[in-house]
Amino acid sequence: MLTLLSATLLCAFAFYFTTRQSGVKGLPEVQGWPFVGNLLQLRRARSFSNKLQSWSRKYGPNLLVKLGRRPVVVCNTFDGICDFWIKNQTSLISRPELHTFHKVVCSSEAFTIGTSPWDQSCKARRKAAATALNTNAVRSYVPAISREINDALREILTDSRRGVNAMAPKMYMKKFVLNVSLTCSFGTRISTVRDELLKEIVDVEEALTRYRSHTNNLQDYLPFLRWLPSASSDAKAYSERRDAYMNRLIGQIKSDIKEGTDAPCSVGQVMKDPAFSFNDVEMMSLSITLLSAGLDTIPANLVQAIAVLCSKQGRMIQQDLHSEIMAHYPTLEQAWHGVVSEEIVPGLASFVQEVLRFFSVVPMGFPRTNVEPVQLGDIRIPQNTWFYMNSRSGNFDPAAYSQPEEFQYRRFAENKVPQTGPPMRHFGYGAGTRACVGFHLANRLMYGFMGRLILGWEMQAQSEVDIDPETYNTCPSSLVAEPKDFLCSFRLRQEAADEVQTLVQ
Ligand code: HEM
Ligand SMILES: *[C@@H]1O[C@H](CO)[C@@H](O)[C@H](O)[C@H]1NC(C)=O
Ligand SMILES: CC(=O)N[C@H]1CO[C@H](CO)[C@@H](O)[C@@H]1O
Repeated sequence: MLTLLSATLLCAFAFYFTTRQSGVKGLPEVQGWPFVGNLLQLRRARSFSNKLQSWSRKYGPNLLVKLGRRPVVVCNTFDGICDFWIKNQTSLISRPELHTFHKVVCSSEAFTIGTSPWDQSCKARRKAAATALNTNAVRSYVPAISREINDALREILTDSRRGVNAMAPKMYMKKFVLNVSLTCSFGTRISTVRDELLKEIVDVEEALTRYRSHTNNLQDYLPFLRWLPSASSDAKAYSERRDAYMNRLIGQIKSDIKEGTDAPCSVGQVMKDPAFSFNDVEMMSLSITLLSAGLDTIPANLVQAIAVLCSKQGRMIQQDLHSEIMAHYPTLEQAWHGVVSEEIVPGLASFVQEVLRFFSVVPMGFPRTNVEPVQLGDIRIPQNTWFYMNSRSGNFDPAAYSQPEEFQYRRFAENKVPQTGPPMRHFGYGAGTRACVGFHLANRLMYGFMGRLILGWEMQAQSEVDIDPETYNTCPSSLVAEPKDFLCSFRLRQEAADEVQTLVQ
């Protein structure tokens, strides 16, 4: 009798918890379980993005799923994403607060811009970041970018003993991006303290991004788990370590500006701009954002770009791109500088965008919420609903891209891409009012790095490379893809060997 009673009670309880009214009308809903909704189905699948894509084939392009009690709208096609993220961009302008990330990790309330709900402060910080990362600003970072690319290439040259030894590119890409992010956000003076900082930053930033997973942090969706202390104390410790080195970096750039010894850099530009007046918490948010936003996204793309060049079709791509770059410049030296100071070689620019599309290293975007109700035909979504962009699925939509599952490095140069949508014509940088503000810088870094690599080296894999978009990512549950490492031999191009060794100095 008692068991029956408690079972009934439990069911009622479960029912109450799972039938939270989403208020969403007109979207197919995927059948889930009491308490957890679709969370376990999604966590059990190899990848969140794949599972949602396969549901969308069955139920329709836009879905309603439940993560715990939380209803989430998921868009899986090119047009579906455009309808919400672009046509309704004024509605979808905010971001949800995640328990783990906002209440625990960012105890100092210094959210990054990419995780801040929309308000006056977020608006001002976003504008400041966008200004410090626009095309003019990127131009002023070119000397620093050029030096960092050369540093990285020189390190590869030395460590591979001029191409004799094969090496694993991943660690070099991570170090390069950290180096260049430090320089572009805080300026050159940092180099005096930077070597000791590097390892600390890598450790902390890697740990902290894990707390931003869509599915790893169950306590984000299942509130009762928050009573267990476990993960929280770890997260707090990392967050304090981050505050420590960020304060040090901010202090350094402040004194550089005072002494007039600062180099062009994004945090410095924001500090010096009279149009902005930020308090310490906002300055911390900006600094964390500008330093960390590219740390996992850019290396993932660079590693996969090299993997493609090492693949079976890659030999031909290396040859083609090399000839195309050289056709734009009279000498190797001019090409060497040109690929960092401008982006005028269509094939190389297209190659970079195809890497972004094909590997979709942020497969599920960053979550959004709408600040006002969205009405789209029969679909009605109340305000403060969560939205996930299945950007990987949108980037492979056959209605938008012909043969989407083929890597066609000239796809963007030949304009075989949709004529609508986000500026770069794929969802690698998101879309709409909260799309990536760092894309000019990211494009330039990847274009410049790959350009110089192609000019000076011939790359060949010494172990298997995985360029299958379904399997290259070893950690599909994290926010940003983690590619496999592989062995690659970087051999100097015979005809250019001497000159390249001078140019990287
Ligand atoms: C290849 C490299 C990069 C990729 C793939 C990437 C991707 C993304 C994506 C998918 C979003 C979410 C967009 C949305 O919600 O629609 C985003 C937001 C953002 N990105 Fe990037 N990003 C990259 C590099 C950078 C860099 C280098 C910076 C700055 C230094 C940066 C700064 C930002 C900021 C500030 C946001 C938040 C914008 C907002 O919430 O208003 N990103 N990025
Ligand atoms: C990173 O910067 C350090 C100097 O602080 C330099 O010695 C190193 O070669 C750079 N590494 C890469 C891969 O860019
Ligand atoms: C609030 C808002 O912008 N709603 C728009 C969303 O997109 C549809 C389709 O373009 C429009 O009809 C709505 O007005």
